[in-house]
Amino acid sequence: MIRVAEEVRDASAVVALETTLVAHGFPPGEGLEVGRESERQVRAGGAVPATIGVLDGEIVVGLSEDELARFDASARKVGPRDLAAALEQGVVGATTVGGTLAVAHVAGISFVATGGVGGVHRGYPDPPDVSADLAQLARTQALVVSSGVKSLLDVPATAELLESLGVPVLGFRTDTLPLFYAAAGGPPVSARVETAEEAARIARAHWRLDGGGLLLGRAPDEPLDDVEPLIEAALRAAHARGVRGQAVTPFVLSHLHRESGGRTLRANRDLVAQNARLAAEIACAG
Ligand code: PSU
Ligand code: MN
Repeated sequence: MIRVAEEVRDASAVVALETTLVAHGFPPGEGLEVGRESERQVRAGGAVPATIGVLDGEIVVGLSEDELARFDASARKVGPRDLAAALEQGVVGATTVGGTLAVAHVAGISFVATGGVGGVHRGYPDPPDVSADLAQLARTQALVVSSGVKSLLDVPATAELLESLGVPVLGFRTDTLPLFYAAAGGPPVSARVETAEEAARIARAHWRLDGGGLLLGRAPDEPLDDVEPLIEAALRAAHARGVRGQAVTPFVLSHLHRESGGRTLRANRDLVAQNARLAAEIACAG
């Protein structure tokens, strides 16, 4: 049911990477490059990458280069509840952060990197759209390195929910949760950390106390501070076209990439790579 690549099995430091952002987070072809660059960054940070996805009736932990290339826009988006069906139905299943966490746990991997985790969508409770990433994070002993939660969401509400769920929100050299493209203006983190070693020590202590997941926010090196009007326009467009549920995030991201003339695309690509590198450093320290 689960195939773990030999290199991943033998490694002492592993970082799990998701495939939804490869398949649905970028224009055709670009996502694959982002996935490959994330893997290179994990290696540069001293760890072994384990990109996770569902393929040909197996959950694969550590996709090969050729396998990763099959994760295009035709892949099914697979959250935690979708894993079993994707497996049995033999589809190409691109795992979200939540889906990746569920698999990482079974495979014994404690560190995950992504761009931004899902959360409470703006307008809650109409519709009552809350990403399954949050519930899965709350119950999985793993640390997720991200640029916070995607700013197309209601970030303050998401931060409140993370607190209610008992998820520590660590800020890497920041006192506030990064806003994905933007660095400043987010809600406060529950603890600031200065080094990868400190993050690893806190994660280990949290798990000894039987805690679940932790979110670590790292601000992008080159933040974009002027995308909020574009995000609002993208959300209006999604609403006007009746885009709902799982389709909202990919729709909004591609709208932003197009309307910003590629600026959000470059920012998103770079922050994913930076997060992968930091996750590797934490995994090595952990
Ligand atoms: N980070 C990115 N781009 C993405 C995602 C994260 O830079 O596309 C994906 C992740 O897979 C995350 C998902 O789990 O978006 C959240 O989707 P939803 O809001 O439908 O739960
Ligand atoms: Mn959703």
